[in-house]
Amino acid sequence: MTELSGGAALPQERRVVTAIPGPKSLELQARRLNAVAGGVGSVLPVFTTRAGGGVIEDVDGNSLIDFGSGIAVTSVGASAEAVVRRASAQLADFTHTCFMVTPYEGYVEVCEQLAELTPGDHAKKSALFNSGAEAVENAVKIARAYTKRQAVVVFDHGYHGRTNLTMALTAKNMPYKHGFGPFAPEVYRVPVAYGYRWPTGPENCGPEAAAQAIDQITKQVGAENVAAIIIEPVLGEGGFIEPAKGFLPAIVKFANDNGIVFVADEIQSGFCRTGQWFACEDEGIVPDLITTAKGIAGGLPLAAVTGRAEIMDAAHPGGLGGTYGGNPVACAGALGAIETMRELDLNAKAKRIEEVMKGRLAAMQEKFGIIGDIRGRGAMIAIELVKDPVTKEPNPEAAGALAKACHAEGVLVLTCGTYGNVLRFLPPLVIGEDLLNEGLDIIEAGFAKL
Ligand code: PLZ
Repeated sequence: MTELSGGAALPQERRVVTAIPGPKSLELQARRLNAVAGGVGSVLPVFTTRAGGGVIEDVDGNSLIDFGSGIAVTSVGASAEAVVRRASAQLADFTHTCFMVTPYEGYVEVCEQLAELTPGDHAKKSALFNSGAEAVENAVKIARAYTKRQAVVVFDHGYHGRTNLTMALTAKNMPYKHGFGPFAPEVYRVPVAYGYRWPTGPENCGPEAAAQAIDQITKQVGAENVAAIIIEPVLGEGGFIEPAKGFLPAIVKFANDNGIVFVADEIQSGFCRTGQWFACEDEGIVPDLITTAKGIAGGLPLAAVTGRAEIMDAAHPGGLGGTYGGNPVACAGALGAIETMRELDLNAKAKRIEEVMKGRLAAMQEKFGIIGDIRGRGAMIAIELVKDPVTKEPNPEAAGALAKACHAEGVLVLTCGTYGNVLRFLPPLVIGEDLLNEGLDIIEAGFAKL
């Protein structure tokens, strides 16, 4: 046994010893405001020294319970033993050659793992990139090369990134798109099955929303012009919206019937986050292409497009790539993260987190009328806050106030949603159950104070 060090040695406890942010964080924040562009924000400017398991330690000696995982990235923890071990060894051997110049085994092994873990038993291939947005862009390039069509269909409340093409694919104007146009052409947005806000109720939502979406595609775009339909099986930034039952299978069938490449963007929902390797498995969906990033590599920057071999091979040699795509250290980290997910059965852990969280949140909903909806799967859980459960008027002020109250008590939570009224919980899957409950206690106390 090697001695634990760094984040792996962190006591798994919440510890608040200064105001949050504390004096040292405030000093660093002043330097940061001087040196870092204003367009790059931070949810909570506490400066991190170490992180691991379910906690983040800051420069002032506070230890925060982590319900964010760096936006669904550190599912195995921020200093998982296998990630640190494999990435460190790779770092010492070589940092980079560029896979497009001289290849290395780690890249190939990650692609083999992706073929094994993603849904479907057809022949699959992958290409590796640095960020989620880059993976989505490449999925579009591949689908266009394969279909020789141009149009791309995306959905209300969808989020796919901040690059030019992915800004066009993303629904929400502020803060992602405002002032940054013009956007890429041939992108079409259609309704999604948002059960909680569907006018005729959640029971009718799946089939009705699918019919509307398909009608718009056929009438406004023409199915024969569509290269790809891209959707997050659980919509992330848009508010942890689980498309109502039946919606995704209907859209997949439409894509299959019309020669359209169906792309599941599992960048936030993938890699055990929802209690499955991939969220689309819950409705038995086999995507043509699947984009992954975030949880794939335990915090190192890596992303992938994986899919049917004949589609993946449609782009000409040299047409896909990038200097750093599939960096060897990031690949080693991914192999360590996947090893950890298998060994600790993190799908089971995610399901247990869902059970604990949904139980506690349901009890809170009975007490606090502003919790309009509780949703999500595994360790991707959210509550939508409203001013009144009947009118369902969004309550972003309450979401902001609650997040602030949690932060002050040393629990890091994030908000999301088109209306900014959703509190989302994305703990590392390795978080201890005591910490999970303590975090929920703080959230409950925050509601009581509101
Ligand atoms: N697709 C489904 O969730 C990233 C971004 C937060 P990158 N989501 C968090 C922010 O404010 O930038 C995301 C996602 C889905 C694509 C992306 C983009 O992944 O690695 O951030 O480029």
